[in-house]
Amino acid sequence: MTDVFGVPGDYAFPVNDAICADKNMNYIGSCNEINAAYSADGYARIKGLAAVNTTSGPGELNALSGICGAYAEHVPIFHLTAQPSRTLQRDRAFVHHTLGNGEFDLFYEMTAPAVCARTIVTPENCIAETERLIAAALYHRRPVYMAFPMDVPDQPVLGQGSPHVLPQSDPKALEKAVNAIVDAVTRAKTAVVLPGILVARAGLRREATALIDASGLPFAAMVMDKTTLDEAHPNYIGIYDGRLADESVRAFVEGADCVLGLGALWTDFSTGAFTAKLDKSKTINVFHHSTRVGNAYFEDVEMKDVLAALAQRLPKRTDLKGPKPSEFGAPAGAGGDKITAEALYPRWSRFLKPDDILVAETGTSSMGLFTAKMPKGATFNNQSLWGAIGWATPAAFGAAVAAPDRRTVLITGEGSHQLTAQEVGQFHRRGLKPIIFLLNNNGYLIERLLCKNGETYYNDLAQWHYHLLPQALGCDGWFTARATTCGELDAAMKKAESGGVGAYIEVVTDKYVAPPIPMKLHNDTAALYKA
Ligand SMILES: Cc1ncc(C[n+]2csc(CCOP(=O)(O)OP(=O)(O)O)c2C)c(N)n1
Repeated sequence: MTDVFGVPGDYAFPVNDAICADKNMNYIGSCNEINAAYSADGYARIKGLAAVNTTSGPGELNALSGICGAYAEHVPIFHLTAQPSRTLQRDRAFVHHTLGNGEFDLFYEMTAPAVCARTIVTPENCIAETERLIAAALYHRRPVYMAFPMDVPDQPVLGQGSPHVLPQSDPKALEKAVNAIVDAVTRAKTAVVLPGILVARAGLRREATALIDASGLPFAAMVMDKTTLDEAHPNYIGIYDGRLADESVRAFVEGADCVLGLGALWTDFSTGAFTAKLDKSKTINVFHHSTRVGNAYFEDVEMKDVLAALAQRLPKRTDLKGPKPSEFGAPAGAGGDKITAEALYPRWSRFLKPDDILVAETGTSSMGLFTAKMPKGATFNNQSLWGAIGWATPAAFGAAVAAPDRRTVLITGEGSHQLTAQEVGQFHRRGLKPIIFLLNNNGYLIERLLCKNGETYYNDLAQWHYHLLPQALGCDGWFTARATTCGELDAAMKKAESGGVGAYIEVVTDKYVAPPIPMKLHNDTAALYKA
């Protein structure tokens, strides 16, 4: 990790200066702190870790919502913030960026539930606390918070320390857990794997793929876990989203005698609004530091050790053939035809290339893409648990910074884009060339589909000229287009693909053009909300 996203500020100057003075580090300026946190989130999803740097009070609180999202989705981010000097704090001075009540630890307290460890740095605790926080971030795969009073960063560090050794599996517990899994899978007539997001966050994709290769087991993916393992793998059978997605995948997974979860989280959207019906006694789930087999829990077992042991010990199955993952097929529409869902989602699916980083925003567009079969090496990134609209645009920027040699494709609804659109300018500033699709369906469509009356005017938006935004945001030389017909969309996609420049395509559809998953949610909102 060599990049720190942030917005500078006076109390943070010593930290800002230290980052800029280090030849191995890059300070990546963001338009505001929530965008910086989202960019760090997108970066960490690619690189495993990220950092965001804010000033105290208003700066750090702007970032806090983004840090909460990273906590929910197991994305480790170092939040490096500032505080007024220790002298000002001791004097209980009324200074800017405080509530004017002489209290200086309020923001440190507010951040507590959003991080797995936090500290206020002093010269004396600096080394020990830094090591403790690094260990916590790696153990929990969640954000940590470090506040630097303004007088601290320039002081010589006192004391010594050494890196924390991360815990190892208890060999006996590991043996028991692995025996229980091998036994359950071997006894099962049919078995299926659900590789989950915790595998990706722990950097164990290769180890989980080795388990699939060695065991021959078929695997499906739940929504939050999409592309944890490569969808081009021959054992991939498709998306399992309860009754909301492919019926043959649902029948295969729910009919299996053993479902081996590898760090999959059973969230509302991952379970197809709780329509997934998995018998707990037949399911296994391997977490970062524990494993569940049916109703039995095994503590102190590390995911990496469990995966490695299973790759060695699971018998190779050649008898288990799941369904073939479904594909969208040929896109509908041509020429002057309007852009329908049947025209749009297959086109987007075909547009994707091997190794693409797709960042898909909360809303109808990502729901339409859940079931798109991704090319080899391509990853699908979505914030499906925290679900903050506005996340995707800066997250795509962070991902592009993390992997400038890969193609970053951002797909976002226009309502979400309005929260964080200014970050588009940062791509061009850094010479990055994303391909951005902005879905303009004249309002908050997913909300129109989920609320009592879709026409209620809180779902309407100010009408922006979206395709003109890149120019206003300094993206000179980019290809921009506004497509209202299939023919215009085809032409724009062709240009974007071959142009070698950043591209921004506004895709205009009718107000209620939606893919199947949101329509199913619309038809049964009670299942999602249990209300
Ligand atoms: C920060 C935040 N505020 C509000 C919401 C509620 N919300 C969820 S989806 C959505 C609308 C998304 O609209 P748009 O991006 O235009 O996508 P569409 O569904 O129209 O394709 C809203 C307002 C949210 N998820 N996050």
